[in-house]
Amino acid sequence: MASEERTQVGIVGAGPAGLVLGRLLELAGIDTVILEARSRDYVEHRIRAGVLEHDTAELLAEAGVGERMRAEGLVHDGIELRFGGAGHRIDFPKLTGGRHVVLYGQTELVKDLIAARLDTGAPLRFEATDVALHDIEGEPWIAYVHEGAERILRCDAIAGCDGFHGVSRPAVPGLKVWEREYPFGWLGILADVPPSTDELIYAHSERGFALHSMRSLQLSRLYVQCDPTDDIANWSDARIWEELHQRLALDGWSLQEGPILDKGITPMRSFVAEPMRHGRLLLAGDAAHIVPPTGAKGLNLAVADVRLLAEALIARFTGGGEALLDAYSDSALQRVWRAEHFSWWMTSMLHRFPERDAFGERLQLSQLDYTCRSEAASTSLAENYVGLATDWWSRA
Ligand code: RFL
Ligand code: PHB
Repeated sequence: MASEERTQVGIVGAGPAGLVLGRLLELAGIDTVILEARSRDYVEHRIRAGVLEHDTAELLAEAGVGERMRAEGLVHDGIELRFGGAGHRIDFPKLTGGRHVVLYGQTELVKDLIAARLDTGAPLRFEATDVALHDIEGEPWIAYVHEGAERILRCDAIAGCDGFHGVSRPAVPGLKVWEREYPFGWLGILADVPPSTDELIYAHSERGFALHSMRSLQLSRLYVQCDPTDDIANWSDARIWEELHQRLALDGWSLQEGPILDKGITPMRSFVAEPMRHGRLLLAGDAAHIVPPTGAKGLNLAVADVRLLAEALIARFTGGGEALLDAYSDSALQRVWRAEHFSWWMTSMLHRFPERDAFGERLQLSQLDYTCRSEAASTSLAENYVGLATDWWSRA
């Protein structure tokens, strides 16, 4: 017989979406159990995002998990777009009424959230396998295996925060899905060398896109556009640095090399599944949508979803009724589609398409030039990059 347990919200997945949701609900006194397929070590060392929007950083601080982010995160007031032999700065505070982004690795954020949860003793089960969702339109329950034993978790609601390859989205019948794959991927490296720049550089070049980002004042994170089906074994450290030098080249500027600590290739896709609610199952984060990383939006969307979801669940459990839960999918999708457009637009403007198209390349250069020289166009990039303010969404 499987052992049974009951909670208010069963959360599947301990990525940023599941962990932030768990934190927000815990602060409101709502019981949750988080089930995570992987080990703690794996989840804490999976290198991914690095850019926190202004409001993402504020929310984490308000939720009491921002102390290390405030101390170690790097506040960035702009990015550089580099193309045609010149660099052009987009000044965020000037164009957005004082907003900025914070560079803080997703690995660090996840570590902070896990530490905060383990500290309070709220349940977080790593290596929970064979997770299966049942009766999501009625009285939901989750079957899983943990420490060799079959278990059942009965809940009032399930939050599907288990990422793009999880079990939650496939549990929903009749979802409407939009998808676009790009004919390129990103080869990302983490290098043990101080960044060669104070701010991120997004470079459009004849040889393809490159990005210079960072994790700290000692650690650089860099990417080059590559074939998404390429084997990482084809990329020696010397070849990666050579491509970075060529794509980021600018007179009077040089790129410092250092030991490569990690490297991997990620394909790029845009994906949205609607609606984000089915009965008592609510999808959030990458479980419901994916963006290509060029706009730095994925992690921020995951946090924005669970902010809305937490408000809706708190209302539901404190006598506020179901109205916010009913509105959850539509409200979240409004922001999702804005981020989908921005990420697609940045990706299309900055990458080199393998089917060379001289007309398309002229359009890209014209759009880059306009984006940098028109205040209206720079403002559009800046306000989307730092994230449109909460009150902008509520005005809709
Ligand atoms: P996650 O992080 O994938 O977490 C889902 C969790 O669910 C677990 N899981 C299961 N648990 C239980 N049972 C199952 N059956 C399960 N199946 C899966 C997984 O093990 C995992 O722990 O999704 P979440 O929480 O929605 O968070 C989304 C973000 O991680 C993602 O959008 C970002 O990393 C995307 N992204 C970026 N986003 C940004 O906002 N800014 C960036 O700068 C940025 N850069 C990036 C990125 C993603 C990248 N990759 C590798 C995809 C750069 C890269 C290279
Ligand atoms: C990163 O630092 O990993 C990063 C930064 C900006 C992006 C994507 C990834 O657009």
